[in-house]
Amino acid sequence: MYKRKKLILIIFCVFATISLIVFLRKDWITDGQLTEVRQNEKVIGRSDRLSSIAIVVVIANRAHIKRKYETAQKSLQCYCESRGLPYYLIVRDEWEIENASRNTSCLMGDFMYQRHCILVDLMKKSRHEWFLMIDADMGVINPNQSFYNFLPKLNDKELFAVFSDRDYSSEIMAGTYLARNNEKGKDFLMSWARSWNRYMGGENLDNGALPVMILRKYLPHLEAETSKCELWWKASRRHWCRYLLYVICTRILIDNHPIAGLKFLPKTRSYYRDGWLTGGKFSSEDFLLHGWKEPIKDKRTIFMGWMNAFSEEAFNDMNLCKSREQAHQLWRYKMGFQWSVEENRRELDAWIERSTRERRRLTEIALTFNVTQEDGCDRSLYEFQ
Ligand SMILES: *[C@@H]1O[C@H](CO)[C@@H](O)[C@H](O)[C@H]1NC(C)=O
Ligand SMILES: *[C@@H]1O[C@H](CO)[C@@H](O)[C@H](O)[C@H]1NC(C)=O
Ligand SMILES: *[C@@H]1O[C@H](CO)[C@@H](O)[C@H](O)[C@H]1NC(C)=O
Ligand SMILES: CC(=O)N[C@H]1CO[C@H](CO)[C@@H](O)[C@@H]1O
Repeated sequence: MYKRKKLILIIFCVFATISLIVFLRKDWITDGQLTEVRQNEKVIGRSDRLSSIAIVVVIANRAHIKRKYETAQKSLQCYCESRGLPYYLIVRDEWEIENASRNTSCLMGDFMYQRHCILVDLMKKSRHEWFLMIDADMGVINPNQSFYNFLPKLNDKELFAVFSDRDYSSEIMAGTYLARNNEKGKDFLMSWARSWNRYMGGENLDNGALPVMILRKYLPHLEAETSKCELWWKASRRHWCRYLLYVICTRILIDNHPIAGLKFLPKTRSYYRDGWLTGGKFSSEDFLLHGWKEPIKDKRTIFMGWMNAFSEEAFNDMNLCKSREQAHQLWRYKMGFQWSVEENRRELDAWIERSTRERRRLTEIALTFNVTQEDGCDRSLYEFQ
């Protein structure tokens, strides 16, 4: 009798496992993603739930695709197509016209805030569990890499957003993030988009609003400290260094009070990094590079200028994107842009060191809250201002 019970239990377990596998395969992943997942099995791990990620780029108008972001968008589109990753390129102007009669609440007066609301609108009509928002000037430098090698485990039930630390400052990077398509994820994005009402006109748009918005929403007991930090922001119009003091001030609060479900990937170790940190050079570890704006292509003299690693023939036959085996042929590089992982790391570590030193120095100034004193930041780190 006992033996029979045991046997039934075993049969039940086997059946349940098979059902679960069939369910997961059917509902959470497309074939393309399955390949992606298999390739990275060691990273994802067996216990991780297989989740579906969609890539989203929101741009203001269609003319920008070719004029400003052609290379970045071709590389991203081709990468997603070759791996069967869902990729949405939303043109805000067309989205507004086509959807003008619908009741959308995405009427923020600033595109940079509005794009987060547009993403929420997409989320509502979609079954993907995760959305990876990517700035239009980020492109795939290395098609052999994968998002999965950088993202935290997605089976953490609490997780609703993953951001990256900006490489050269203490900012949280607003231009790319992973957000979960659930109530918490959507609520977070809507609060950010709507914070336009309160913070419009502040330095660095939605990126400037991000830390105060996070603090007020998730750490309201720190309101007194948050308001003090905000004094720097209010005094920062055309005064980039004061903005950085505000950033550091808020960053200290956020770092000291971890928020469940909100994660930050460390500088230069995210799925993206600023391309100009290495003058456009890259290694096999890199994946997305930031800053591919066509108007500043190959302009070495401009700070943050984009040194384009691709040769003329790159992405010349987008039909090859259909096949993962053939697609990588479209990533044609000029000589001298690829270097070793070690060389790459050395250069990036030097940036981390500079930025860490600067943060330490500016922390002392930030915490005086004396907005009349000389801010004294190292302008060579932020020459674009
Ligand atoms: C739009 O929807 C919001 C809430 O979702 C509601 O408060 C508002 O009245 C609606 N507006 C119109 C014009 O239907
Ligand atoms: C990517 O992989 C392909 C096929 O193995 C290889 O030919 C190509 O050189 C690789 N590209 C990079 C940037 O490592
Ligand atoms: C603030 O800085 C200014 C200029 O350096 C200085 O004169 C002033 O005494 C400082 N105020 C306080 C309260 O420390
Ligand atoms: C141009 C554009 O993005 N239009 C969208 C308007 O809303 C419908 C329904 O939600 C979407 O399917 C369209 O893509």
